[in-house]
Amino acid sequence: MSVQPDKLRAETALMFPPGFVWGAATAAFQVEGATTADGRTDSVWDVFARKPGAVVGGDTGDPAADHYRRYGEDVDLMRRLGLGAYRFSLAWPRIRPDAGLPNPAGLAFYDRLVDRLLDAGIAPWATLYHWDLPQALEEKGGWAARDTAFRFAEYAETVLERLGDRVASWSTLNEPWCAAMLGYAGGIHAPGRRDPAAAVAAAHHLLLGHGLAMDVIRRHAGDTPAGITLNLYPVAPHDPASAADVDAARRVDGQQNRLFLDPVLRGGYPEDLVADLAPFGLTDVVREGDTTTIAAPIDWLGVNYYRDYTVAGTPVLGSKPASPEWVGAADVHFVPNEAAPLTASGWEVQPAGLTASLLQVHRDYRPVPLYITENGAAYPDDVTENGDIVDTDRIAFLDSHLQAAHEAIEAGVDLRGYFYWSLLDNFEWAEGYAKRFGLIHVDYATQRRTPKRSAFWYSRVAGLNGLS
Ligand code: IFM
Repeated sequence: MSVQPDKLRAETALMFPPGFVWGAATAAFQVEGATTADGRTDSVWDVFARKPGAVVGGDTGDPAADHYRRYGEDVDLMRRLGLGAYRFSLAWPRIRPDAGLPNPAGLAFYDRLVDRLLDAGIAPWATLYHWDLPQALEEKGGWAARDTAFRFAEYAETVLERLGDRVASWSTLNEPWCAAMLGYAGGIHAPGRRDPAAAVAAAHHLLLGHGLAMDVIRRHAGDTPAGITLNLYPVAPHDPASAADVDAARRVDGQQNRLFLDPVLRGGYPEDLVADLAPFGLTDVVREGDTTTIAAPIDWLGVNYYRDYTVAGTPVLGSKPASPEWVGAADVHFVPNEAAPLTASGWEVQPAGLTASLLQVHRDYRPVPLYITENGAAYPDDVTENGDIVDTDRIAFLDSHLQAAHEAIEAGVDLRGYFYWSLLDNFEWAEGYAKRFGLIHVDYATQRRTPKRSAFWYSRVAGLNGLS
């Protein structure tokens, strides 16, 4: 009896559960460009990027990948690669410029994008906020001001009224840790503030905005699945026998992971973190009813995973002291793992940390379906003479992380999908256009798109629903 090659391939592959979602992600400010088109006004990132030295090479949000005009071509590429879902974010300053009245031209862009995706058989996964706060709101205090959470709910209402009938899955926020801590304490993301108390207030108000937006989603989009996306990092003490290292790990895990996981999934901030952050005003900004609002039931949790952390309570060989985004933790030291390969961002490649992050949520919190809403790597991506981009390093990264995701599933994690970051090369925040994360190469001078070898590799994985 002869065995069909395809059947044999499927039988020897590492298969993912039926219905597993294979997608890719982007964010409005990183790909859209067209920052002054059709009534859009400044976001905090437009203003921040104009500050000398804020972004490598003086890069700004234009032209990015000109996705605002070329979205049709991009949807077509996704269709040809066989992606089942596209995770994108909506630009608040396009939809409510200056946080004012709704802008029909801005909304119309997302109408076109969503319809085009649906026509192509690709599920639209929309994120309401991926860091592009209208500058007009920053001038009234930004996320450090409580009112911003209510303005966010107002913007969500505008979006949901228009798109609530067609989006496949909603996310309220992307990585509130970055928006709050890098933006308000670290000063390396917009709006570029270095005020730890403002960062702590921003974290709470972002979470409050999440809870308020969940209510808006439920009212307009009924049973459409909805959740929030957090960037999680497993944190380990350098020396598990050292009380100082164990405490450093507790504090970093607290600020990075539990500050967001606990209020969303457990209904309140963890006690140890409340104590750590009391000097920075956490308890002062939490008002009655907030924790209930924030704990609104979600249908899924998005995990963005890039690397893990090893930390020490005192300097050790090669370690670096925590930078200002770690509130009240200047004594903590981050310890490199010299054995781990690095991406072009200088991040250690640590696939086992993905399994660990998924397990942390699965074991320490109530059961909730999980999606890997971002995972990916920047590499130099040299274009060969014949125009081919042979990104074997990215393929190896993907392969190892998908194996790690599969391991989590085998351990019982209810993981339902994976979104590669990113569909396209794009504006990598303070790193500008120098870091390329895309499955698809973008020539910023011509806006020509070229799928990299990794795109074809990922397309085969999605088609097989497994790793062969
Ligand atoms: O580009 C970012 C994205 O906007 C949020 N998550 C991490 C990515 C890579 O740094």
